[in-house]
Amino acid sequence: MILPSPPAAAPARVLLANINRYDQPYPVYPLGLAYVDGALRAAGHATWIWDACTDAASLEEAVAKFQPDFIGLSLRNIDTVQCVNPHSFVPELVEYCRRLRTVSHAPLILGGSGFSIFPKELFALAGVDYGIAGEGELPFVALLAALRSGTGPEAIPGVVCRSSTGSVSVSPCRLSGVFSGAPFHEPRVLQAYAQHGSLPGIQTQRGCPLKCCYCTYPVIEGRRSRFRSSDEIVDELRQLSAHGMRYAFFVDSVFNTKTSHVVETCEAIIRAKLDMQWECFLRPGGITKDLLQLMQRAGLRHIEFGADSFSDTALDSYGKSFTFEEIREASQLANSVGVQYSHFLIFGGPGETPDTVEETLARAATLPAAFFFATIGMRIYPDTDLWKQLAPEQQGETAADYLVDPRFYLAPGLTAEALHARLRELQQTASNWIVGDPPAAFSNALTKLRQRGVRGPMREYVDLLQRLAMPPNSGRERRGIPAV
Ligand code: B12
Ligand code: SF4
Repeated sequence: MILPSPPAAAPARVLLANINRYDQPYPVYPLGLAYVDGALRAAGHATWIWDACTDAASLEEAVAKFQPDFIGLSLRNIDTVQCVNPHSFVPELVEYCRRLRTVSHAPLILGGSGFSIFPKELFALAGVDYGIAGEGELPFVALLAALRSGTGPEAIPGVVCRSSTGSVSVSPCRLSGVFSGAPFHEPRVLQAYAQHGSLPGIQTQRGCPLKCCYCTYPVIEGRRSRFRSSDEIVDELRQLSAHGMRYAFFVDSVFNTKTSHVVETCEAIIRAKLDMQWECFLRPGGITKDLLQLMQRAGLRHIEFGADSFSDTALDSYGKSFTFEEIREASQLANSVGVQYSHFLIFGGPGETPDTVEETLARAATLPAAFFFATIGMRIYPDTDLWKQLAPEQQGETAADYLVDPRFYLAPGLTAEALHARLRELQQTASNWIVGDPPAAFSNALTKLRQRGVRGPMREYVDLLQRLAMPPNSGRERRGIPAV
């Protein structure tokens, strides 16, 4: 991506709305909107961010005050991706769009990672004027220029719009060879999220070339990795540090897709002597002690491994590119150098059986000082390998059927209820397991910790919070737990 040049037409006033109010595991800073904001400002437009999580004023009040020519809405989450007690955010989106129509004639432009998974369907449901699927910076600037100069926007890569015949068209995204970006971190928004205990995100690459069967990331960001220069990454970390941030989240789908990128980035961070710690997603393959220690010197404090399963049978049918032996090795290495880590696990995907479930649980118990985040069932998304395997079109279904009512794949012979009962039973005695959304007592204790100014990786408090949330007669050691 290359930064846009100033607009041919006059500058516009663009209200950017982040409608995500979901606060698990914490309210997530709207990084995507910061990138879009940076591109619009670089192109000379005037912007204002309204944030559903942190703004005291209503969206209507923001519209009345800012008087936008265009309104951009960011849809990050479609639903909570919980098979048990799912919650869809689509009705909320539709309601926001309806409310905006009553107070403004400005065209509504919808984007974001959630939107990019179901662009045509969400465009139609929300009744917006335009959508942008995939990355938003260049297409948004190009769309504003096209609308202001009266040229047709249909050919702009990623743009979703209604054609003159009334049909919805999606122009294919064109993801350029490089990833270079300058997000604008609005201090007001950044500080408000920090107050809520949120970790600011930073992105060092886009795209993932791997082929996990359920994964939407290659759909959103492309299949080819595009790496950001270490100078840009260091500059952004320096900016975040100047705003008082001391802990960041590397939001790359996988930080270690290429070892040389990890080495260059970490060496640059070390040279810059930044007082900043961070966590990231890693794949377990190809990790060495030297690499981990380099990352640690650059500020790594916590690793989130996207392991998905500890059974080689399930790993293979999930399309993962590593084995349990690599998971074990990476876990032991992390533990040996003193970096905390957790594993995300998906129970019930293709190839899972009661035996592979038990194999995963037994192997989990062998990993030193690990935390586990378990989900049940595999959310089925269009354009993924799982979708291709299931081919729902052959049963007369469409992508829209999978949008508002979240649908999950569960391997034959398994039920969500049985898996949930088995994992909840484990969670009762093992405080290093979180199954689905955290229990209410956990969330309440977390809120109290945040109110007391606790910052940084909440994973470090998981054990304590879990033990607080356990029933008193669960047999777990409760001594030494401070009152919160
Ligand atoms: C990092 C990450 C996390 C981290 C966030 C850490 C942090 N401190 O930021 C953690 C682990 C906490 C997390 C949690 C969750 N996540 Co998450 N996460 C991601 C991930 C990998 C990257 C997000 C990111 O920051 N990208 C970088 C920014 C720059 O990109 P972007 O937001 O997509 O923005 C670009 C475009 O979308 C577009 N754009 C964005 N806004 C707008 C607005 C307009 C107007 C326009 C035109 C364009 C536009 O332009 C931007 C720049 O190019 C994505 C997957 C992915 N690869 O996208 C999932 C993803 C966003 N998460 C997802 C989900 C579901 C969740 C959870 C609900 C999971 C759960 N059950 O707990 C929670 C919700 C958290 C919350 N409170 O909202 C889904 C959302 C879609 C869906 N399926 O519903 C994704 C897409 C993964 C998936 N399963 O498909 N997540
Ligand atoms: S799950 Fe992770 S490694 Fe697999 S395709 Fe998605 S982003 Fe890539």
